[in-house]
Amino acid sequence: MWSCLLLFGIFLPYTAQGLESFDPWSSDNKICQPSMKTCSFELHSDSAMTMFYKQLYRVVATEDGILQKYDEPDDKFEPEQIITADGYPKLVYVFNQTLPGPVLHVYQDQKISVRIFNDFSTESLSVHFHGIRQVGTPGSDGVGRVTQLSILPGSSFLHEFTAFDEGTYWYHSHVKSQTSMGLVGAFIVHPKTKPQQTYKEFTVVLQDWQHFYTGEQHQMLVQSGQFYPNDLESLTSSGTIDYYQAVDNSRAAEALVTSILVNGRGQYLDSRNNENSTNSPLERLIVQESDSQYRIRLINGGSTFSLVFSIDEHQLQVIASDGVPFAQPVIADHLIIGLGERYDVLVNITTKSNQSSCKLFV
Ligand SMILES: [Cu+2]
Repeated sequence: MWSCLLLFGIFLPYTAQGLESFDPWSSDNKICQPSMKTCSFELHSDSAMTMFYKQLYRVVATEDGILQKYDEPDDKFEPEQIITADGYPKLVYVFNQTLPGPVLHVYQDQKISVRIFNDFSTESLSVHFHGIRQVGTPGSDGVGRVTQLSILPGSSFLHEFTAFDEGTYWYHSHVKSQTSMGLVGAFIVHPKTKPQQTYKEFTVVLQDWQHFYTGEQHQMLVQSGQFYPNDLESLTSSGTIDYYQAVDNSRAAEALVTSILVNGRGQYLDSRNNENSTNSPLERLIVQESDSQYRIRLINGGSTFSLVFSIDEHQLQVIASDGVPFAQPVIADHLIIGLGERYDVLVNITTKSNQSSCKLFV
């Protein structure tokens, strides 16, 4: 019997903690079952501090990635108790006090009801369900100041729509740059009846991350003449504007991206000064020998860059893109995922026969 951890990034010591796989056909799933006509969820938007426990105690990560109270090393915390992001203390915007927000699992043709509570003290927001066809329900699309008034602090808004298409989708704020502050989450539509072949699965939300408050980033982009980042003209005809090129050669104006998060966890590596780098815990996916093939639902929920995804020594069997299944799987050793894009991949977890546990790096 062996088990594996898929570790995102660099080596960390083994602990049993990590993300368990999700089985859409297990009767343990209480919130939404295939037999239900309607599935209801609540999302509360609020601000939070990374690397703080209940907004009270400053938390630091040791060299081994263990989280502890800043001035009392004996007070330890589990990664699930702390919004770590890349280990750098920062104000973030979150749904239900988690980064990213909760994964909402539903089944095809169900009526979906999601009430968004705006618990911010000053910000208004709206929440868009990315990729969902709002047939007959345009008012639930969630585009602030277009399909609805933004939700004011202290108010709520009820989204009601039907999940017509199975696949991997996501939700995010659609007001200002709140997405880059953390207001993202996965929205998964499973088939309405159990397919012949089923897989346990993981949802993996990728995000580029920066340390500035969005208002600061916005200010710098405007002041330096680099706004709008996606205005091709400003990037091709001006010699004065600096830009960054992503893995697929797409360009973004000088961005302040410092790290990449996988399900809200990453590490900040300061190339100029190692002392500013962090050892915050990375995301771990727990896989078991008994089901060595898993479905991984990848979502680029970032705000600036396309990202590359690969798993060391493993091929990716790509079976769907942006919610749409492929007629034939495509085998790849890495994937470039643009902003907002989703890919579903099957992975056969392999390990050397004499290992009782292993770590794979992503
Ligand atoms: Cu979107």
